[in-house]
Amino acid sequence: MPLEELGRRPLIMGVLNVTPDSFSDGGRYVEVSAALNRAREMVREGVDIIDVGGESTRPGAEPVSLEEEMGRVIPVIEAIREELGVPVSVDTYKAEVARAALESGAVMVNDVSGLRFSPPMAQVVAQHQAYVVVMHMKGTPRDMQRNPHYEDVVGEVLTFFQERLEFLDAQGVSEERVLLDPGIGFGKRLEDNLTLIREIPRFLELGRPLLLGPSRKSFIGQVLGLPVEDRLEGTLAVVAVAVYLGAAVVRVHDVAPARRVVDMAWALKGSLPSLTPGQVNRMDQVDQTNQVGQAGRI
Ligand code: HH2
Repeated sequence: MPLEELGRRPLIMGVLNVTPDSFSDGGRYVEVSAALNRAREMVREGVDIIDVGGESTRPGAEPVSLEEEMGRVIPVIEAIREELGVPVSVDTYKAEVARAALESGAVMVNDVSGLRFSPPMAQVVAQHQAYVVVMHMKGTPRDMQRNPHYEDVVGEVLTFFQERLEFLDAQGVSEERVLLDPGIGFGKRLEDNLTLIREIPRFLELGRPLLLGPSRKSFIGQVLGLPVEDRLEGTLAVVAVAVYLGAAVVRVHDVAPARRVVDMAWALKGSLPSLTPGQVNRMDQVDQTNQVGQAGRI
């Protein structure tokens, strides 16, 4: 069960948006069968957690109703749990959606509001002893990118995390279950996003695993001058740096390339990933096709 390895090796959270309007994969996985196919593919690609979302949180996105969101995510969570056994996280800030998702087999709530938008959320998480991602966002998805400004972005996010950890403790959520996320792109300017990534080690001082969600986001587009469909390499550069600096989980759309990058960055950091027997076999096959024996591996 990969979640037991949280904090011991970097994990990959694969994004599965069951929405018509998400900024990069909107409309692709609206049907349960298409979502399940993508989940199967992510498992083959080496995903550790699948994050199922039913409402886009891109800047300016329209909120969807409770019923609509539940109708999108619950059948997909059930299908994944029945067939694949991979841990599932639900990307929602609504306590009712989180409750239904946890009852359907999800084990983590990924709340981009940092449990601010729906008062019962902390209770729901505590009752189910679920893992919870506390993300920092300035404002709401509707207004967060209207002139965000910080005197000290790292200090502000750290203060928010500290306050949220105290709040969750008072609500009976075990600190062991909490992950922190600085919220790349959520009410941040380019320089804020870059600073938050560079300063990852400062967040680790709080003693909780850090999750980072840079995948295909516009700060990468701003640096490279590229549209959303051309941001893979930029995403992978951030993934490598984040893992090297100590991020415990990276949330990405492109699981296969991220798996390689995460494992390589982790090896550079001094902790070689242990190969599964399947991976060792594949390496042997590659060596044979290249007519290079064990000793000839480079
Ligand atoms: N980013 C998005 C959504 N959920 N959750 C966490 N914890 N961290 C993030 O950075 C994060 C997140 C936005 O990306 P995406 O799901 O691809 O798009 P959309 O919100 O348009 O569905």
